[in-house]
Amino acid sequence: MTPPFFKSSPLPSTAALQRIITKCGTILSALWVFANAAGLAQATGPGDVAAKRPNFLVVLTDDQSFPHTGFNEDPVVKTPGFDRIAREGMNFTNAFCSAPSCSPSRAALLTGHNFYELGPGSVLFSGFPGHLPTYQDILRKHGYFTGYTGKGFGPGFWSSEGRTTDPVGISYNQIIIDPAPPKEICNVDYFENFKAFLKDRKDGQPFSFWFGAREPHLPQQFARGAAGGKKLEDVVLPPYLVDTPGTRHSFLDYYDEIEWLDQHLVKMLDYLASTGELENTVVIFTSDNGMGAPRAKGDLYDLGTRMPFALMWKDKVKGGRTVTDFVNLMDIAPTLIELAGLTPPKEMTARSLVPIIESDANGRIDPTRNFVVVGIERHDTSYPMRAIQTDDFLLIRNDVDPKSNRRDDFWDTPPPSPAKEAAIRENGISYDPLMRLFANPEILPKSLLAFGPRPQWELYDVRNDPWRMKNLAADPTQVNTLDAVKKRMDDYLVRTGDPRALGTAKFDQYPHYGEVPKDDIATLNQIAAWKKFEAGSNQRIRAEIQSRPTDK
Ligand SMILES: [Ca+2]
Repeated sequence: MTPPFFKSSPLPSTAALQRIITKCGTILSALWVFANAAGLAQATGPGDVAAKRPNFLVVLTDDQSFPHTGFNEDPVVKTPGFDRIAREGMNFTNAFCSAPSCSPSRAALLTGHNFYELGPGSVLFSGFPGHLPTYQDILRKHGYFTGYTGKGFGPGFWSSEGRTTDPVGISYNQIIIDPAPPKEICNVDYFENFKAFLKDRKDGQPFSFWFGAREPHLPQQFARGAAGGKKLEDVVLPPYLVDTPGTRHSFLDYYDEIEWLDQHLVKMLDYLASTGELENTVVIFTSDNGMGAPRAKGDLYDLGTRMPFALMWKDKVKGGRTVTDFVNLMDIAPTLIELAGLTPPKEMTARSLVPIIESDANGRIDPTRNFVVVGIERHDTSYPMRAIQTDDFLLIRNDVDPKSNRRDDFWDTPPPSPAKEAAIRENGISYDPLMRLFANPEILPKSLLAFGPRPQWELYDVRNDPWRMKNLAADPTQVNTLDAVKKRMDDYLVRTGDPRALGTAKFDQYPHYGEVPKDDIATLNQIAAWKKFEAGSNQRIRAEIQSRPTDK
Protein backbone atom coordinates (compact mmCIF):
# COMPACT_ATOMS: atom_id res chain seq x y z
CA MET A 1 0.00 0.00 0.00
CA THR A 2 1.31 3.44 -0.84
CA PRO A 3 1.80 5.58 2.26
CA PRO A 4 -0.02 8.90 2.06
CA PHE A 5 3.18 10.91 1.81
CA PHE A 6 3.98 9.29 -1.54
CA LYS A 7 0.80 10.39 -3.27
CA SER A 8 2.01 12.36 -6.21
CA SER A 9 1.13 15.96 -6.75
CA PRO A 10 1.11 17.70 -10.11
CA LEU A 11 4.49 19.15 -10.90
CA PRO A 12 4.78 22.84 -11.64
CA SER A 13 5.69 23.53 -15.22
CA THR A 14 7.62 26.77 -14.92
CA ALA A 15 11.37 26.64 -15.34
CA ALA A 16 12.36 29.78 -13.48
CA LEU A 17 14.27 29.05 -10.31
CA GLN A 18 17.03 30.93 -8.58
CA ARG A 19 20.01 28.69 -7.92
CA ILE A 20 23.11 29.28 -5.88
CA ILE A 21 25.63 26.75 -7.06
CA THR A 22 28.52 26.06 -4.76
CA LYS A 23 29.96 22.88 -3.31
CA CYS A 24 26.83 23.12 -1.18
CA GLY A 25 24.56 22.81 -4.22
CA THR A 26 21.26 24.61 -4.31
CA ILE A 27 20.32 26.62 -1.26
CA LEU A 28 16.72 27.63 -0.84
CA SER A 29 16.30 29.14 2.57
CA ALA A 30 13.40 31.43 1.76
CA LEU A 31 10.88 28.61 1.80
CA TRP A 32 12.13 27.43 5.15
CA VAL A 33 11.65 30.90 6.58
CA PHE A 34 8.16 31.00 5.12
CA ALA A 35 7.27 27.65 6.67
CA ASN A 36 8.36 28.84 10.10
CA ALA A 37 6.58 32.17 9.79
CA ALA A 38 3.39 30.35 8.86
CA GLY A 39 3.55 28.38 12.10
CA LEU A 40 4.03 25.07 10.33
CA ALA A 41 6.76 24.01 12.73
CA GLN A 42 4.14 22.94 15.29
CA ALA A 43 4.71 19.21 15.36
CA THR A 44 2.27 16.65 16.68
CA GLY A 45 3.82 15.19 19.78
CA PRO A 46 4.43 11.49 20.17
CA GLY A 47 3.50 11.38 23.86
CA ASP A 48 5.28 10.10 26.96
CA VAL A 49 6.04 6.62 25.71
CA ALA A 50 7.81 7.99 22.67
CA ALA A 51 9.92 10.30 24.84
CA LYS A 52 11.89 7.23 25.92
CA ARG A 53 12.69 6.23 22.38
CA PRO A 54 16.26 6.92 21.30
CA ASN A 55 17.27 9.85 19.16
CA PHE A 56 19.37 9.24 16.06
CA LEU A 57 22.26 11.26 14.67
CA VAL A 58 23.61 9.83 11.41
CA VAL A 59 26.80 11.49 10.22
CA LEU A 60 27.35 10.82 6.53
CA THR A 61 30.47 12.34 5.04
CA ASP A 62 31.00 12.68 1.30
CA ASP A 63 33.86 10.62 -0.14
CA GLN A 64 35.91 9.41 2.84
CA SER A 65 37.70 6.06 2.84
CA PHE A 66 38.03 3.70 5.80
CA PRO A 67 41.64 4.29 6.82
CA HIS A 68 41.39 8.06 7.07
CA THR A 69 40.47 8.70 10.69
CA GLY A 70 42.67 9.02 13.74
CA PHE A 71 41.05 6.03 15.41
CA ASN A 72 41.79 3.86 12.39
CA GLU A 73 45.43 4.92 12.77
CA ASP A 74 45.98 7.29 9.92
CA PRO A 75 49.22 9.06 10.94
CA VAL A 76 48.15 12.54 9.82
CA VAL A 77 44.43 13.28 10.07
CA LYS A 78 43.01 14.31 13.45
CA THR A 79 39.40 13.28 14.06
CA PRO A 80 38.45 13.69 17.72
CA GLY A 81 34.74 13.49 16.86
CA PHE A 82 34.96 10.19 15.04
CA ASP A 83 37.44 8.87 17.59
CA ARG A 84 35.05 9.60 20.45
CA ILE A 85 32.25 7.63 18.78
CA ALA A 86 34.56 4.71 18.06
CA ARG A 87 36.17 4.78 21.51
CA GLU A 88 32.99 5.13 23.56
CA GLY A 89 31.04 2.85 21.23
CA MET A 90 31.89 0.35 18.54
CA ASN A 91 34.27 0.59 15.60
CA PHE A 92 33.31 -1.52 12.58
CA THR A 93 36.22 -2.60 10.40
CA ASN A 94 34.25 -4.29 7.61
CA ALA A 95 31.53 -1.79 6.70
CA PHE A 96 30.92 -1.27 2.99
CA CYS A 97 28.78 1.04 0.91
CA SER A 98 26.38 -0.67 -1.48
CA ALA A 99 27.88 1.32 -4.37
CA PRO A 100 30.90 3.68 -4.32
CA SER A 101 28.93 6.54 -5.88
CA CYS A 102 26.95 9.29 -4.13
CA SER A 103 23.36 8.85 -5.31
CA PRO A 104 23.06 5.03 -5.29
CA SER A 105 24.91 4.72 -1.98
CA ARG A 106 22.62 7.25 -0.31
CA ALA A 107 19.48 5.72 -1.83
CA ALA A 108 20.53 2.28 -0.53
CA LEU A 109 21.22 3.61 2.96
CA LEU A 110 17.88 5.42 3.09
CA THR A 111 15.72 2.57 1.79
CA GLY A 112 17.44 -0.54 3.19
CA HIS A 113 17.93 -2.06 -0.25
CA ASN A 114 20.92 -2.94 -2.42
CA PHE A 115 21.59 -0.14 -4.89
CA TYR A 116 20.69 -2.34 -7.87
CA GLU A 117 17.16 -2.81 -6.53
CA LEU A 118 16.45 0.90 -6.82
CA GLY A 119 15.61 1.52 -10.49
CA PRO A 120 16.78 5.03 -11.40
CA GLY A 121 18.24 5.31 -7.88
CA SER A 122 20.83 2.72 -8.96
CA VAL A 123 22.85 5.20 -10.98
CA LEU A 124 24.52 8.54 -10.49
CA PHE A 125 22.46 11.70 -10.98
CA SER A 126 19.10 10.25 -11.97
CA GLY A 127 15.97 9.57 -9.88
CA PHE A 128 14.87 7.99 -6.61
CA PRO A 129 12.64 4.90 -6.15
CA GLY A 130 9.38 6.67 -5.34
CA HIS A 131 7.57 3.54 -4.12
CA LEU A 132 9.97 2.78 -1.26
CA PRO A 133 9.72 4.49 2.13
CA THR A 134 12.99 5.70 3.65
CA TYR A 135 13.88 5.06 7.27
CA GLN A 136 13.32 8.76 7.87
CA ASP A 137 9.78 8.51 6.38
CA ILE A 138 8.96 5.61 8.70
CA LEU A 139 10.36 7.32 11.78
CA ARG A 140 8.49 10.54 10.97
CA LYS A 141 5.24 8.65 10.47
CA HIS A 142 5.71 7.29 14.00
CA GLY A 143 6.33 10.60 15.70
CA TYR A 144 10.02 11.35 15.16
CA PHE A 145 11.14 14.79 14.10
CA THR A 146 13.30 14.20 11.03
CA GLY A 147 15.68 16.47 9.22
CA TYR A 148 19.15 17.05 7.88
CA THR A 149 21.83 19.58 7.18
CA GLY A 150 24.26 19.61 4.28
CA LYS A 151 23.76 16.98 1.60
CA GLY A 152 20.79 14.62 1.72
CA PHE A 153 20.00 12.40 -1.24
CA GLY A 154 21.84 13.33 -4.40
CA PRO A 155 22.88 14.23 -6.91
CA GLY A 156 19.58 13.51 -8.63
CA PHE A 157 15.89 14.25 -8.32
CA TRP A 158 13.94 12.47 -5.61
CA SER A 159 10.61 13.73 -6.98
CA SER A 160 11.11 12.18 -10.43
CA GLU A 161 9.21 8.98 -9.57
CA GLY A 162 6.31 10.53 -7.65
CA ARG A 163 7.70 11.21 -4.18
CA THR A 164 6.34 14.42 -2.71
CA THR A 165 8.75 15.00 0.19
CA ASP A 166 12.51 14.96 0.64
CA PRO A 167 13.58 11.39 1.51
CA VAL A 168 15.81 12.65 4.34
CA GLY A 169 13.29 14.98 6.01
CA ILE A 170 13.24 18.73 6.55
CA SER A 171 16.36 20.45 5.22
CA TYR A 172 18.22 22.82 7.56
CA ASN A 173 20.72 24.70 5.43
CA GLN A 174 19.63 28.25 6.09
CA ILE A 175 22.35 29.30 8.56
CA ILE A 176 25.49 30.28 6.69
CA ILE A 177 29.01 30.76 8.01
CA ASP A 178 30.06 34.41 8.11
CA PRO A 179 32.72 35.20 7.10
CA ALA A 180 32.53 32.51 4.46
CA PRO A 181 35.13 29.71 4.36
CA PRO A 182 37.13 29.13 1.14
CA LYS A 183 34.82 28.33 -1.75
CA GLU A 184 35.94 24.70 -1.79
CA ILE A 185 34.36 24.23 1.66
CA CYS A 186 30.61 24.31 2.16
CA ASN A 187 29.44 27.57 3.71
CA VAL A 188 26.53 25.95 5.59
CA ASP A 189 27.00 26.06 9.36
CA TYR A 190 26.19 22.42 10.07
CA PHE A 191 26.30 22.81 13.85
CA GLU A 192 24.09 25.90 14.05
CA ASN A 193 21.59 24.26 11.68
CA PHE A 194 21.54 21.19 13.92
CA LYS A 195 20.68 23.44 16.87
CA ALA A 196 17.92 25.11 14.82
CA PHE A 197 16.53 21.65 14.02
CA LEU A 198 16.55 20.66 17.69
CA LYS A 199 14.72 23.87 18.63
CA ASP A 200 11.90 23.04 16.20
CA ARG A 201 10.92 19.85 18.01
CA LYS A 202 8.00 19.62 20.32
CA ASP A 203 9.03 18.99 23.95
CA GLY A 204 10.06 15.38 24.39
CA GLN A 205 9.77 14.52 20.73
CA PRO A 206 12.48 12.08 19.61
CA PHE A 207 14.59 13.18 16.65
CA SER A 208 16.40 11.60 13.76
CA PHE A 209 18.95 13.93 12.20
CA TRP A 210 21.26 13.41 9.24
CA PHE A 211 24.46 15.45 9.19
CA GLY A 212 25.39 15.22 5.52
CA ALA A 213 28.80 16.87 5.43
CA ARG A 214 29.72 18.10 1.93
CA GLU A 215 33.37 17.41 2.73
CA PRO A 216 35.83 15.92 1.89
CA HIS A 217 34.38 15.77 -1.64
CA LEU A 218 36.48 17.44 -4.32
CA PRO A 219 37.30 20.19 -5.08
CA GLN A 220 39.67 20.99 -2.23
CA GLN A 221 41.69 24.15 -1.84
CA PHE A 222 45.19 23.30 -3.04
CA ALA A 223 47.88 23.25 -0.33
CA ARG A 224 45.47 24.22 2.45
CA GLY A 225 46.53 21.11 4.36
CA ALA A 226 50.19 22.08 4.25
CA ALA A 227 49.34 25.69 5.12
CA GLY A 228 47.67 24.36 8.26
CA GLY A 229 50.89 22.66 9.34
CA LYS A 230 50.53 19.18 7.89
CA LYS A 231 53.71 17.67 6.47
CA LEU A 232 53.97 16.20 2.97
CA GLU A 233 56.42 13.56 4.20
CA ASP A 234 53.91 12.18 6.71
CA VAL A 235 51.45 10.97 4.04
CA VAL A 236 51.33 7.22 3.47
CA LEU A 237 50.54 6.88 -0.25
CA PRO A 238 48.97 3.84 -1.92
CA PRO A 239 51.80 2.23 -3.89
CA TYR A 240 49.97 2.53 -7.20
CA LEU A 241 50.03 6.33 -7.13
CA VAL A 242 52.94 8.39 -8.44
CA ASP A 243 54.80 9.94 -5.54
CA THR A 244 54.85 13.65 -6.37
CA PRO A 245 54.36 16.72 -4.17
CA GLY A 246 51.00 17.23 -5.94
CA THR A 247 49.80 13.74 -5.03
CA ARG A 248 50.89 14.27 -1.43
CA HIS A 249 49.21 17.66 -1.27
CA SER A 250 45.98 16.06 -2.50
CA PHE A 251 45.98 13.81 0.55
CA LEU A 252 46.75 16.66 2.97
CA ASP A 253 43.97 18.79 1.48
CA TYR A 254 41.57 15.88 1.79
CA TYR A 255 42.58 15.41 5.43
CA ASP A 256 42.03 19.11 6.05
CA GLU A 257 38.40 18.80 4.89
CA ILE A 258 37.85 15.71 7.05
CA GLU A 259 39.06 17.74 10.03
CA TRP A 260 36.69 20.58 9.08
CA LEU A 261 33.60 18.38 9.22
CA ASP A 262 34.86 16.58 12.31
CA GLN A 263 34.97 19.89 14.18
CA HIS A 264 31.25 20.33 13.50
CA LEU A 265 30.68 16.82 14.81
CA VAL A 266 32.61 17.58 18.00
CA LYS A 267 30.34 20.58 18.61
CA MET A 268 27.22 18.49 17.99
CA LEU A 269 28.33 15.80 20.45
CA ASP A 270 29.30 18.38 23.08
CA TYR A 271 25.99 20.18 22.64
CA LEU A 272 23.96 16.99 23.05
CA ALA A 273 26.00 16.18 26.15
CA SER A 274 25.35 19.67 27.57
CA THR A 275 21.58 19.27 27.15
CA GLY A 276 21.60 15.76 28.61
CA GLU A 277 20.47 14.18 25.34
CA LEU A 278 23.64 12.37 24.32
CA GLU A 279 22.79 9.57 26.78
CA ASN A 280 19.82 8.56 24.67
CA THR A 281 21.14 9.36 21.21
CA VAL A 282 22.43 6.69 18.88
CA VAL A 283 25.26 8.27 16.88
CA ILE A 284 26.49 6.63 13.69
CA PHE A 285 29.40 7.94 11.62
CA THR A 286 30.07 6.75 8.10
CA SER A 287 30.61 7.97 4.53
CA ASP A 288 28.74 7.38 1.27
CA ASN A 289 31.79 6.21 -0.71
CA GLY A 290 35.56 6.44 -0.77
CA MET A 291 37.89 9.32 -1.57
CA GLY A 292 38.21 10.86 -5.02
CA ALA A 293 41.38 9.17 -6.27
CA PRO A 294 42.37 6.34 -8.63
CA ARG A 295 41.12 2.89 -7.51
CA ALA A 296 38.95 4.58 -4.86
CA LYS A 297 35.60 6.33 -5.51
CA GLY A 298 33.84 4.64 -8.42
CA ASP A 299 35.90 1.45 -8.01
CA LEU A 300 35.31 -1.67 -5.93
CA TYR A 301 38.69 -1.80 -4.21
CA ASP A 302 39.05 -1.00 -0.53
CA LEU A 303 39.49 2.76 -0.80
CA GLY A 304 36.27 2.91 -2.83
CA THR A 305 33.90 0.72 -0.86
CA ARG A 306 35.18 0.18 2.69
CA MET A 307 33.85 2.95 4.89
CA PRO A 308 34.69 4.36 8.29
CA PHE A 309 31.82 3.22 10.51
CA ALA A 310 31.42 3.77 14.22
CA LEU A 311 28.37 3.71 16.50
CA MET A 312 27.89 4.96 20.04
CA TRP A 313 24.91 5.02 22.38
CA LYS A 314 26.62 5.97 25.64
CA ASP A 315 25.76 3.51 28.40
CA LYS A 316 23.26 1.58 26.28
CA VAL A 317 26.01 -0.20 24.34
CA LYS A 318 29.24 -1.60 25.65
CA GLY A 319 32.02 0.69 24.47
CA GLY A 320 35.56 0.05 23.34
CA ARG A 321 34.56 -2.69 20.95
CA THR A 322 35.88 -3.58 17.52
CA VAL A 323 33.44 -5.44 15.29
CA THR A 324 34.60 -7.36 12.21
CA ASP A 325 31.16 -8.43 10.98
CA PHE A 326 30.57 -7.53 7.35
CA VAL A 327 28.09 -4.68 7.25
CA ASN A 328 26.44 -2.96 4.32
CA LEU A 329 25.45 0.68 4.85
CA MET A 330 21.91 -0.23 3.79
CA ASP A 331 21.73 -2.08 7.15
CA ILE A 332 21.42 1.29 8.89
CA ALA A 333 17.79 1.65 7.78
CA PRO A 334 16.29 -1.43 9.50
CA THR A 335 18.60 -0.89 12.48
CA LEU A 336 17.23 2.56 13.29
CA ILE A 337 13.64 1.45 12.67
CA GLU A 338 14.10 -1.46 15.07
CA LEU A 339 15.83 0.68 17.71
CA ALA A 340 12.77 2.98 17.55
CA GLY A 341 10.64 0.02 18.61
CA LEU A 342 9.16 -0.55 15.15
CA THR A 343 9.26 -3.47 12.75
CA PRO A 344 11.20 -2.88 9.52
CA PRO A 345 9.16 -3.49 6.34
CA LYS A 346 9.53 -7.14 5.41
CA GLU A 347 10.45 -6.12 1.86
CA MET A 348 13.70 -4.53 3.06
CA THR A 349 16.73 -6.52 1.91
CA ALA A 350 19.03 -5.10 4.57
CA ARG A 351 19.58 -6.77 7.93
CA SER A 352 19.31 -4.99 11.25
CA LEU A 353 22.49 -4.51 13.29
CA VAL A 354 20.57 -4.62 16.58
CA PRO A 355 21.86 -8.09 17.59
CA ILE A 356 25.43 -6.80 17.15
CA ILE A 357 24.70 -3.59 19.04
CA GLU A 358 23.15 -5.52 21.93
CA SER A 359 26.07 -7.93 22.13
CA ASP A 360 28.98 -7.32 24.50
CA ALA A 361 31.39 -9.15 22.24
CA ASN A 362 34.28 -8.13 20.02
CA GLY A 363 35.32 -9.51 16.64
CA ARG A 364 32.93 -11.56 14.51
CA ILE A 365 29.67 -11.48 16.44
CA ASP A 366 27.27 -12.92 13.84
CA PRO A 367 29.08 -15.75 12.02
CA THR A 368 26.76 -15.39 9.03
CA ARG A 369 28.05 -11.86 8.43
CA ASN A 370 31.15 -13.14 6.67
CA PHE A 371 30.81 -11.46 3.28
CA VAL A 372 29.39 -8.41 1.55
CA VAL A 373 28.30 -7.88 -2.05
CA VAL A 374 28.68 -4.44 -3.61
CA GLY A 375 28.70 -3.01 -7.10
CA ILE A 376 28.31 -0.04 -9.35
CA GLU A 377 26.52 0.84 -12.54
CA ARG A 378 27.08 4.12 -14.32
CA HIS A 379 29.51 6.51 -12.70
CA ASP A 380 31.88 8.91 -14.40
CA THR A 381 34.60 6.35 -14.91
CA SER A 382 33.22 2.90 -14.26
CA TYR A 383 32.40 -0.33 -15.94
CA PRO A 384 29.27 -1.92 -14.56
CA MET A 385 30.78 -4.09 -11.82
CA ARG A 386 29.83 -6.42 -8.99
CA ALA A 387 32.08 -7.65 -6.21
CA ILE A 388 32.05 -9.92 -3.23
CA GLN A 389 34.43 -9.40 -0.33
CA THR A 390 35.13 -12.05 2.29
CA ASP A 391 37.81 -12.35 4.94
CA ASP A 392 40.04 -13.99 2.35
CA PHE A 393 39.15 -12.75 -1.13
CA LEU A 394 37.86 -9.86 -3.16
CA LEU A 395 36.27 -10.97 -6.44
CA ILE A 396 35.26 -8.34 -9.00
CA ARG A 397 33.29 -8.95 -12.17
CA ASN A 398 33.68 -6.21 -14.77
CA ASP A 399 31.01 -6.05 -17.42
CA VAL A 400 33.35 -5.59 -20.35
CA ASP A 401 30.63 -6.11 -22.96
CA PRO A 402 30.87 -3.05 -25.26
CA LYS A 403 27.07 -3.01 -25.34
CA SER A 404 26.89 -2.30 -21.62
CA ASN A 405 26.91 1.27 -20.41
CA ARG A 406 30.64 1.39 -19.78
CA ARG A 407 32.55 4.54 -20.52
CA ASP A 408 34.46 3.30 -23.56
CA ASP A 409 36.28 6.55 -24.07
CA PHE A 410 37.61 6.35 -20.52
CA TRP A 411 38.83 2.77 -20.66
CA ASP A 412 39.82 2.19 -24.24
CA THR A 413 41.82 5.22 -25.26
CA PRO A 414 45.25 6.25 -24.00
CA PRO A 415 45.65 9.63 -22.35
CA PRO A 416 45.10 12.38 -23.07
CA SER A 417 41.41 11.87 -23.76
CA PRO A 418 38.37 13.94 -22.80
CA ALA A 419 37.12 11.28 -20.40
CA LYS A 420 40.46 11.03 -18.67
CA GLU A 421 40.71 14.80 -18.40
CA ALA A 422 37.26 14.76 -16.82
CA ALA A 423 38.53 12.18 -14.36
CA ILE A 424 41.17 14.61 -13.16
CA ARG A 425 38.51 17.15 -12.38
CA GLU A 426 36.32 14.59 -10.65
CA ASN A 427 38.86 12.37 -9.01
CA GLY A 428 41.63 14.68 -8.04
CA ILE A 429 45.14 15.61 -8.90
CA SER A 430 46.59 12.25 -7.92
CA TYR A 431 45.38 11.20 -11.40
CA ASP A 432 47.45 13.88 -13.06
CA PRO A 433 50.95 12.31 -13.06
CA LEU A 434 49.44 8.94 -14.02
CA MET A 435 48.20 10.60 -17.19
CA ARG A 436 51.07 12.93 -17.97
CA LEU A 437 53.77 10.31 -17.37
CA PHE A 438 52.03 7.18 -18.62
CA ALA A 439 54.57 6.72 -21.44
CA ASN A 440 57.31 6.35 -18.82
CA PRO A 441 57.92 2.59 -18.50
CA GLU A 442 58.10 2.91 -14.72
CA ILE A 443 54.79 4.73 -14.55
CA LEU A 444 52.84 2.73 -17.13
CA PRO A 445 51.99 -0.22 -14.83
CA LYS A 446 50.50 2.24 -12.33
CA SER A 447 48.62 4.07 -15.07
CA LEU A 448 47.15 0.79 -16.27
CA LEU A 449 46.03 -0.08 -12.74
CA ALA A 450 44.35 3.31 -12.52
CA PHE A 451 42.63 3.49 -15.87
CA GLY A 452 43.71 0.72 -18.21
CA PRO A 453 41.23 -1.75 -19.70
CA ARG A 454 40.29 -4.45 -17.21
CA PRO A 455 39.65 -8.16 -17.57
CA GLN A 456 36.23 -9.59 -16.83
CA TRP A 457 37.40 -11.15 -13.57
CA GLU A 458 39.68 -9.86 -10.84
CA LEU A 459 40.51 -11.96 -7.77
CA TYR A 460 42.64 -10.65 -4.92
CA ASP A 461 44.06 -12.27 -1.81
CA VAL A 462 43.01 -9.61 0.67
CA ARG A 463 45.16 -10.91 3.52
CA ASN A 464 48.38 -10.63 1.55
CA ASP A 465 47.55 -7.95 -1.00
CA PRO A 466 46.20 -4.95 0.91
CA TRP A 467 46.17 -2.68 -2.14
CA ARG A 468 44.56 -5.26 -4.47
CA MET A 469 47.33 -5.08 -7.06
CA LYS A 470 47.95 -8.74 -7.98
CA ASN A 471 45.04 -10.22 -9.92
CA LEU A 472 44.90 -13.99 -9.32
CA ALA A 473 41.88 -14.68 -11.52
CA ALA A 474 43.98 -16.26 -14.27
CA ASP A 475 46.16 -18.21 -11.83
CA PRO A 476 45.51 -21.94 -12.46
CA THR A 477 46.02 -22.71 -8.77
CA GLN A 478 43.06 -20.46 -7.93
CA VAL A 479 40.46 -22.12 -10.17
CA ASN A 480 38.53 -23.74 -7.35
CA THR A 481 38.60 -20.57 -5.26
CA LEU A 482 37.43 -18.50 -8.18
CA ASP A 483 34.51 -20.82 -8.87
CA ALA A 484 33.46 -20.98 -5.23
CA VAL A 485 33.56 -17.22 -4.71
CA LYS A 486 31.78 -16.59 -8.02
CA LYS A 487 28.98 -18.92 -7.01
CA ARG A 488 28.61 -17.20 -3.67
CA MET A 489 28.30 -13.81 -5.32
CA ASP A 490 25.90 -15.02 -8.01
CA ASP A 491 23.68 -16.73 -5.43
CA TYR A 492 23.37 -13.48 -3.52
CA LEU A 493 22.74 -11.37 -6.62
CA VAL A 494 20.02 -13.72 -7.89
CA ARG A 495 18.42 -14.04 -4.47
CA THR A 496 18.24 -10.26 -4.05
CA GLY A 497 17.04 -9.60 -7.58
CA ASP A 498 19.96 -7.87 -9.28
CA PRO A 499 18.55 -7.08 -12.74
CA ARG A 500 22.00 -7.59 -14.26
CA ALA A 501 22.15 -11.12 -12.82
CA LEU A 502 18.57 -11.83 -13.94
CA GLY A 503 19.09 -10.50 -17.47
CA THR A 504 16.53 -7.72 -17.01
CA ALA A 505 18.88 -4.77 -16.58
CA LYS A 506 17.63 -1.35 -17.64
CA PHE A 507 20.45 0.62 -16.05
CA ASP A 508 21.48 2.02 -19.43
CA GLN A 509 18.06 3.61 -19.86
CA TYR A 510 18.07 5.83 -16.77
CA PRO A 511 18.94 9.38 -17.75
CA HIS A 512 21.96 11.26 -16.38
CA TYR A 513 20.48 14.63 -15.45
CA GLY A 514 23.93 16.11 -14.99
CA GLU A 515 24.67 15.62 -18.68
CA VAL A 516 21.59 16.95 -20.46
CA PRO A 517 22.43 18.60 -23.81
CA LYS A 518 21.66 22.31 -23.98
CA ASP A 519 19.20 21.78 -26.84
CA ASP A 520 17.13 19.19 -24.95
CA ILE A 521 14.64 21.81 -23.86
CA ALA A 522 11.96 19.35 -22.72
CA THR A 523 14.30 17.62 -20.27
CA LEU A 524 15.76 20.90 -19.04
CA ASN A 525 12.23 22.17 -18.38
CA GLN A 526 11.44 18.95 -16.53
CA ILE A 527 14.54 19.39 -14.37
CA ALA A 528 13.57 22.98 -13.56
CA ALA A 529 10.09 21.79 -12.58
CA TRP A 530 11.51 19.09 -10.28
CA LYS A 531 13.81 21.63 -8.63
CA LYS A 532 10.97 24.00 -7.97
CA PHE A 533 8.75 21.24 -6.66
CA GLU A 534 11.47 19.84 -4.38
CA ALA A 535 12.06 23.31 -2.96
CA GLY A 536 8.57 23.12 -1.44
CA SER A 537 9.29 19.92 0.46
CA ASN A 538 9.85 21.47 3.89
CA GLN A 539 6.47 23.14 3.72
CA ARG A 540 4.74 19.89 2.74
CA ILE A 541 6.45 17.90 5.51
CA ARG A 542 5.44 20.42 8.14
CA ALA A 543 1.87 20.41 6.84
CA GLU A 544 1.85 16.61 6.91
CA ILE A 545 3.10 16.59 10.52
CA GLN A 546 0.49 19.15 11.54
CA SER A 547 -2.41 17.30 9.93
CA ARG A 548 -1.51 13.89 11.34
CA PRO A 549 -3.57 12.45 14.16
CA THR A 550 -1.78 11.85 17.46
CA ASP A 551 0.76 9.07 17.11
CA LYS A 552 0.37 5.79 18.90
CA1 LIG B 1 30.08 10.82 -2.26
